[in-house]
Amino acid sequence: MRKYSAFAIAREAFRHHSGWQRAWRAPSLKKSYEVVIVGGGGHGLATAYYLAKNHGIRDIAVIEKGWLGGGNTGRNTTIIRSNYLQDESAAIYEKARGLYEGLSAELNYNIMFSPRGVMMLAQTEHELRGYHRINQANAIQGVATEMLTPEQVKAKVPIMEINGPRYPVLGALWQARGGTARHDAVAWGYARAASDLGVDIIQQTEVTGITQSGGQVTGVRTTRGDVACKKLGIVVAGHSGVLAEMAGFRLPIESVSLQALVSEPIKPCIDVVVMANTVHGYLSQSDKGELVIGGGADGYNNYTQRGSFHHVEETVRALIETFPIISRLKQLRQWGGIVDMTGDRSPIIGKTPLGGCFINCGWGTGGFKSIPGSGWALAATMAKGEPDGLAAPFGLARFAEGRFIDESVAAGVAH
Ligand code: FAD
Ligand code: PYC
Repeated sequence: MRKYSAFAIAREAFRHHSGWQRAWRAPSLKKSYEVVIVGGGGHGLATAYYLAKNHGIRDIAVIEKGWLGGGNTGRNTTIIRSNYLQDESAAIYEKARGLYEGLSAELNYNIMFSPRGVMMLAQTEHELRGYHRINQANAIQGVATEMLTPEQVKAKVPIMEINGPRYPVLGALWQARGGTARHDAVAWGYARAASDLGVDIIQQTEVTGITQSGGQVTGVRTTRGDVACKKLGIVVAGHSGVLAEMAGFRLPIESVSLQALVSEPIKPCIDVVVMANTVHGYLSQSDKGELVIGGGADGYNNYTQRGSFHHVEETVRALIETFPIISRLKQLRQWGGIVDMTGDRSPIIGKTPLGGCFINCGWGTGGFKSIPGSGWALAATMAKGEPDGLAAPFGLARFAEGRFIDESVAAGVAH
């Protein structure tokens, strides 16, 4: 793989950009692999990359039914933070956030990580107490967060109305090294680096069945033929239930659409990320100037990847008291992604009832931020065949054992 650098850009400028290579190879699907990963989103690609890089396993195919990042990875609002309540969550989200800090250099691909700060507004006394609790937990976990007063909030976000009649701002939980990254660049960066390590990335190929013998996975059926494998990773977010059914087990997952929208581009007016979870709305400004706005998840199960009028109205109505300027903006576009929700709003990472078959799902409304940590943890689990330290608490068995990792407050938009 040719290194991307200022020198490479200058060199190509002198030869009419004729020397760039494909970002990743376009191989044919082989008849067998040591590892098959289903799902070419951020989590699947990161898993393949860390399997190759950290564990030396390079005979891998990532099979994607559409295009890389075409699922939730390319549809999310890119908020990165690690201010969760439970120790297990803080560990994996902070691992991911830490990896994000150096990811552009590691992958030699600009993922545009922007640690501009994430602010979670407290707009009820109940919420304020909840954030004080998370702030205390974060201090013990080594996650750097602090509480802001309403005046400090206003100083950071002058466009905010903090004295609204229904939901005045009572304070905020602030994570200074939280922020955003360019979503599809994360998928492309991992794809390019994984491909360079020998991973076959196969797009436009759907997995339609999972084959097994004596309780052990033997391969997958795809729209391009059967493929044998020793180990299988299912990393398909909103379609996890569908793939689990192919493998013969059920998951405690519900799939719903989560929607977002962007405004027309405007001049820079907000340089942090703000989440207002009581009213179910959040907002940041993209590099292009659009206000990126999202709300709560749909209240019913569905597999649609579209937006809906009532959601736009609900979300914008929720935010307008705190951000009056948005009343003047035009909407540019809206969309939805199918998120995979567990009852405790925490992910499932680990072994499944089918031998050799591993799963990573249940990130729901919050799995963009965790891509590097989750890929790291699933790769270690698949390489060892046993749950790795970061992944161990998130096994499927916790639902049978009643050992929930409740993140319904810290997940923010999930409920
Ligand atoms: P995906 O990116 O969905 O990838 C799964 C892939 O599997 C897809 O590309 C799909 O085509 C493929 N696939 C499915 N079935 C098959 C099959 N049978 N064969 C082959 N391939 C298959 N998280 C945050 O941390 N911060 C946010 O601000 C945030 N905002 C969000 C806003 C919205 C509107 C949405 C929808 C989500 C948001 N999320 C956010 C959540 C985040 O996007 C997801 O948790 C994360 O992207 C999941 O990544 P993934 O790789 O697991 O899934
Ligand atoms: O998990 O921080 C998050 C988030 C924000 C918007 C959607 N998910």
